[in-house]
Amino acid sequence: DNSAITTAQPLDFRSLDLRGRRLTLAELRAAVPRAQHHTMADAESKVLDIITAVRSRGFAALGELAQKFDGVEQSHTRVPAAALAGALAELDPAVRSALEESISRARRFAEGQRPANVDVELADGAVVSQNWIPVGRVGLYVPGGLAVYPSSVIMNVVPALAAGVESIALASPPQKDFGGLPHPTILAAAALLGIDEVYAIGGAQAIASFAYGVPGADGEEPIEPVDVVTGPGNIFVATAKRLVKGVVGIDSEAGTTEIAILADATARPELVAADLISQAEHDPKAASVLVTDSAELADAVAVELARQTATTKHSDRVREALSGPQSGVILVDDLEQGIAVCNAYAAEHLEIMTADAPAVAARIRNAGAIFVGDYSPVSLGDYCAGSNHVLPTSGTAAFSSGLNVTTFLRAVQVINYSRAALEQVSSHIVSLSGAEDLPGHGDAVKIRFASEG
Ligand code: HSO
Ligand code: ZN
Repeated sequence: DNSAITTAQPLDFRSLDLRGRRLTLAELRAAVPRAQHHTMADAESKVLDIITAVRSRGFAALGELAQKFDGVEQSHTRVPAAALAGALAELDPAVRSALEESISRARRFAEGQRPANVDVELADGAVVSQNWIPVGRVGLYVPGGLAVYPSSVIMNVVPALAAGVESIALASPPQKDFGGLPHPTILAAAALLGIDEVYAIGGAQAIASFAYGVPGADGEEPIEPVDVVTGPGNIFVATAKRLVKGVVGIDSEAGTTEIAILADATARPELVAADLISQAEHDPKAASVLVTDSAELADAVAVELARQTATTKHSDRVREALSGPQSGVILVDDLEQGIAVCNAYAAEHLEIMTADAPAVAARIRNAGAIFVGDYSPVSLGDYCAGSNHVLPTSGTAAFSSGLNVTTFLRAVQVINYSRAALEQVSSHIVSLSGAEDLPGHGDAVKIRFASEG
């Protein structure tokens, strides 16, 4: 049935032909489809204004921002305990059992990630250790926007709990349709996880509130500042996190979502198309990129994209995302070049749909998460794989990781030498302190052995 295709706007899934071209890494990075770079700079001045307003005027500013951006008149920012309990009581049983399965898998995987402390005795009485210690307090952000993300509550909270964080606060945008509270499914997910400090604050203002804290004011308890802010969000949230970094720790830059699929002629076009659409559904600015050495597959996927886009629920959003400059198909000579393209692109999500998918996956260096084979779609990872869906976007996967237990831990090294062990290296310390013209360093060691009885 082609009727929907002809009436809808055409789908312009661009094509970039890299066959026969040998490009440097810099050229490859410049060539791959990418959202326009000036977008974050544009957001920056708006976000700075929001951060300044929250810092200087606290809850009064939050109330105004809720009115301006969320269209709600807020009586209070903190979600009452009764609203959390009520949302859980009214949760659809099928959704509850899905959330429980998702939590259970995420928890088992997060607990398995906890890194071991190390103690090494380098000489008699010379012990150095590395201890993983959780941060004291975290602020977790769960986006609202075009969709509701109870799954993101799980992705933020579970690794923080597994890390042993004692104080966890959650923020999500107030919703007009729900009396200015976050969506009830988000509240229910928080309640399921035992989180009781939840705020109806959206976007950059939530990030600012967590980073700097908010002093108490007429009927509002203060929001204490946190040590680490995590969570996905739109360009404003990602920009706000970048701007408060240094005041607090942040997880990766998890902005507008991306999927890349590396596929060869053995891939099934209907699966490739469905997965590209699944992430395009998030946002008109979402990126869906196919990398393939098969022109036949590229053509078949284009046909499937048009067919499936016509009937998918959010077809306007999907069509805009697939037609944008951030999406398209990249034709390569072979999987070798395909792997190089994927590494240069450093996608948030990378699916491998090739003959020997595990072997190809093992050669990927840069990706937020890698999905291997026909039965590991990104949707699985979004909800129920056990892996985390808060992942680095816009190329930052080349140097940062998705949310995991270590996001909430610090590696603290502990030095414990005995008198004899220090004496053994004292002359080396004195020599090096002399070489650096910092004799006070050497003196601090010598004094311990000088006049003692
Ligand atoms: N794919 C999104 C996460 C998500 N999908 C939440 C559905 N719900 C970014 O990784
Ligand atoms: Zn998703």
